[in-house]
Amino acid sequence: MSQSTEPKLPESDVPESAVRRKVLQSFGLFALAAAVPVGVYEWITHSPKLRGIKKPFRQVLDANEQVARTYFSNTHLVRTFPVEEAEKKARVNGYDGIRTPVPEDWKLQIDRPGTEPLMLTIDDIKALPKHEIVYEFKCIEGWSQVQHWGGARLSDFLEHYKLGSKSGNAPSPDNTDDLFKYMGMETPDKGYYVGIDIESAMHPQTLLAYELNGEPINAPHGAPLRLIIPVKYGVKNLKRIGRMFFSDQRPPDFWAERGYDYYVGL
Ligand SMILES: Nc1nc2c(c(=O)[nH]1)N[C@H]1C(S)=C(S)[C@@H](COP(=O)(O)O)O[C@H]1N2
Ligand SMILES: [Mo]
Repeated sequence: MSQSTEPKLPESDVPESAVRRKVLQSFGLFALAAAVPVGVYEWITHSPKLRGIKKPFRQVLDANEQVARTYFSNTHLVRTFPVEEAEKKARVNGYDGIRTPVPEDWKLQIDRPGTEPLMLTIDDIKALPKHEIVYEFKCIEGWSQVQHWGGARLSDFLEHYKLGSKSGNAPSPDNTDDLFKYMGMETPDKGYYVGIDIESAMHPQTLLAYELNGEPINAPHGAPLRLIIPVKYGVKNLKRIGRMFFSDQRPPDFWAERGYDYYVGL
């Protein structure tokens, strides 16, 4: 099997053993990672592909999907920390879609079925109640940091602007038939994009963040507005949101297209 079918990591040039560990980590199999012999890994990576992902993993991923869809309800909160424990200098990782300067005329575009897109300014987002979270941000590549973010709850935003529902009413977790299954987001230049299950989008700890350590987010961290979704690995935390939309089909996802689990939940 050619190199190009191997999962491509956000940081390349990692040794094979590290790749193996990270591939397994990406499925949450941390403890197993060390125990899986190289031979087994090779058998897995040389197996036929199914929906773009190696076959023996597919069942694991489908199980993961079930877990993601039921587990990330409002009753499961990620652990939070005292603000003093937050890193003063948060690490920067990943520049896809943010290599150009922040557009001066930046607006958040929200596509809505049957009507024209909503165009919002950062002040519109700041007008919603502000929430802060200090939690352990985890990158699938194997690093994590306690970080302090501030912004509007994505659930408050969806409710205020009546988004994510098919009826055009405020979305309600009690009326799941009326909810689109997914939310898609992309950078203004479409260079990076993610798809998120609506349950995780509506999780109370998910933020449209405009502050890091109490300051406006800088360009490398995703100015003026980024997603902070603590129930997911870093890859889903899109920096510099340009457009959002809702769909029952899985929106395109940059790293899922490159071999990662679509859900990458923690
Ligand atoms: N636009 C954009 N958002 C992105 C990425 C990226 O390359 N481009 N990388 C993702 C990954 S892999 C991680 S770990 C986090 C890192 O966020 P940070 O730079 O604020 O640490 O951003 C995520 N969001
Ligand atoms: Mo990452």
